[in-house]
Order: sequence, then C-alpha cells, then structure tokens
Amino acid sequence: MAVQWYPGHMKKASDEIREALKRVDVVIEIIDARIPISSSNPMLKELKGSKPCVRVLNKKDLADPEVTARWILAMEKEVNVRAVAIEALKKKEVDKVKSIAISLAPDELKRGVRALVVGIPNVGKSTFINTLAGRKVAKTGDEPAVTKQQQHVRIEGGRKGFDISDTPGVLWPNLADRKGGIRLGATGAVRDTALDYLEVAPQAAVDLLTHYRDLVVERYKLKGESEEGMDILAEIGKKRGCLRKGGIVDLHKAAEIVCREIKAGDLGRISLDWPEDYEIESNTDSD
Ligand SMILES: Nc1nc2c(ncn2[C@@H]2O[C@H](COP(=O)(O)OP(=O)(O)OP(=O)(O)O)[C@@H](O)[C@H]2O)c(=O)[nH]1
Ligand SMILES: [Mg+2]
Repeated sequence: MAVQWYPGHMKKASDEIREALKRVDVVIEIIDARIPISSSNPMLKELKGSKPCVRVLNKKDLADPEVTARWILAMEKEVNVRAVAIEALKKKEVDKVKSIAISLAPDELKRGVRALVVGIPNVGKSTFINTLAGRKVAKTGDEPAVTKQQQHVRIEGGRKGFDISDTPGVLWPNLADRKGGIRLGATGAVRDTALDYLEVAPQAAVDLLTHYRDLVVERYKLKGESEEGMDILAEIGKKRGCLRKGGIVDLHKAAEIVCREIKAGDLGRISLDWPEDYEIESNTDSD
C-alpha cells in the first residue's frame, strides 16, 4: 500500500475540522491540480454540510492545462462549489480566490468573512496564505507535515476584512483506491521515508506512458516497447546507470529517480487524475 492511514488519527483530524468549520463561513480546499480527486478529502462534503466551498487546484504550473480546464468544469457542477486553478506564489491568482470566497459568504454578515483552508499535506496551503497576506506568516517547505497547528491571519478584504486559518495537512486515502494512493505518493503528499518507491514508480510509469507517451519516451530515451511497469523501470534504470555488481539493474534506485522527477515536474506538465476515469458526483438538477 503506497499510503498508510490510522483510523484513530483520521477520526481526530475529522473531529478537528468539523469543530473548526462551525466558526467559518467558507471552506477553501486546496488540492493538487495534477490529481484533483486523489488529493481531495472524500469526507469534506459531509463535514462541510451546506457551507460554500472554493476548490483551489494549486500547482497548475505542473499540471496539464487542458485536463485542468476539464476538471474545473466538472467540479463546478456541484452546488455551492466554485473551482479555480492557481499557482500559490502568484498574488493576482491568490487574490482571485479571496474574492470568490468573499462572494460566496452570506451577505448579511456583520463581521469580516471567515475562511478555513484545508487540504492534504504539501499541496501549498501555507504558501497560499503567505501570498495572500503579502508576508511570510506561515512556515512552508517541500515535504509533508510542515504545518503543525492551526494559525489565524487577518487580512484586508470585503467590507470588514477577511479572516483566514491555515491547518495542518491531513491525508485521507481511500483504501479501496490503490491508484489514488500511488498518485499521492508520486506527487509528494507522502514522506520520502514512508514511500514505497517500488510500488509507486512502476504504476506511475505505466499511467504516464498511457497519457504522455512522447514525454516519457523522450525523457528516458525509451524504445517504447515495454508496457509493463517493472520492465519500463528496468529500461530506465539501464539508461540512467542504476546498475549493481554484475550489471544487474538496481530497480529501487531507478524507482527513486522516477518518483523524484515526477514530483519535481521534470517530465513537463502532466496530470495523473483524468475526469473520464471518475464518476463526478453532482447534486444539480440539470444532470
Ligand atoms: N510548482 C509549484 N509549487 C508550489 C506551488 N504552491 C506551493 N508550492 C510548493 O509546494 C511545497 C509545499 O508548500 P506548503 O505551502 O508548505 O504546503 P502545505 O500544504 O502548507 O503543506 P503542509 O503544511 O505540510 O500540509 C513548497 O515547496 C512550495 O514552494 C505552486 O503553485 N506551484
Ligand atoms: Mg502548511
């Protein structure tokens, strides 16, 4: 299993979110634009009830723009949900999320709008808040679990200001969804020490070869003949000189390289969740 979870930890985290949600007007869920479904919290719909929600597809610079556009259309079918793709370091794009959040809050509020930022680890929640605040109020870093506790920040916005809270990332893997776990591993939501490279890399390589054949063949100089994960990995290992004594390919080393390069976006702009692979839930009357 690419991702481990513990029921006790998950219950505590969902209780905390449920509690925090009582005090806010709008939820801002940050998801990874490359994996909008695998990186979203499957319990959020139930946890947030009727509260409006902005789904922010962050790291859009790493995702396939055409696929991202299709995700936005699919996600906005849900009632009370707006979806937008951004890069969290771009002030203009982050400010757009703030405007949407304020527009979704009830008109009759006598105080500033309150928003809660939630999401899985390493998707850019704290980066988003820093850009919004225009200064470094929250610690960020390219590894999961950087933020350890909730943090409130008050900024200008709307008629009476905008209060926003950062939260620690929580992973909500769906145990039945093995591919989702793999994609979380490949995009950086799982700590390196907890990552099973040999489970993640072969499957990710097969997925990428299906959707981005040219990018993968070009990057790893593949012949393009292997379709099976371990065979592709072995070919990559040979090309990259991951050899052990006697010329045996070090598959673990090759898998680590593939994971690191996918995470860093070295293959180009790629998406790993595809709208056609999911039945998008929608509670509108129109469809
Ligand atoms: N390429 C790219 N990287 C981003 C973007 N937004 C954030 N990052 C990077 O993603 C990494 C994680 O960012 P954080 O803001 O610490 O993520 P977080 O969601 O607060 O993570 P936790 O606190 O661990 O849950 C950092 O290295 C950021 O620089 C983006 O839009 N594009
Ligand atoms: Mg953080």
